[in-house]
Parts: sequence; C-alpha cells; structure tokens
Amino acid sequence: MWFIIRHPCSGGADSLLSSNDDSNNGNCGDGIDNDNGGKADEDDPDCYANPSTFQGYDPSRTEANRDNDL
Ligand SMILES: [Ca+2]
Ligand SMILES: [Ca+2]
Ligand SMILES: [Ca+2]
Repeated sequence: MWFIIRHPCSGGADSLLSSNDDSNNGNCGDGIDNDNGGKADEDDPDCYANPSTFQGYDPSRTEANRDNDL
C-alpha cells in the first residue's frame, strides 16, 4: 500500500491520486501541459469525456491536441 504524503509546498488542486511512475495511463494527471497548448490536465479539454461542458475528467486520457486548449 502506498500512502500519499502531502507536501506543504504543493498548492495544487486536490485532484485525483497522481501516479509517479510511467504507466499506460494517459498524461492528463501529471500536471504537465503535454501538448504545449497552454492548458494542462484539468484545464485541457483533451482530458474530458465531454470537453464542451468540461465534464467527465479522466486522468487516464491523453493530451494530444494543442489546438483546443488555448
Ligand atoms: Ca498533462
Ligand atoms: Ca494541454
Ligand atoms: Ca489539448
């Protein structure tokens, strides 16, 4: 079992558990703007099942389209 330790300096949103290893998951949970579109993860429509309404956030999705998060 792996417990998440809260770092005092991390002011990030208390989102879902972040995995710190390379898995087959997408890159919507790493806090990085992987497609260089300007928005990362929860701010990137790529990470939502319904981007138009920003519903269905899923960290296993993948940022791939840099044109939709300007
Ligand atoms: Ca990301
Ligand atoms: Ca992005
Ligand atoms: Ca994007």
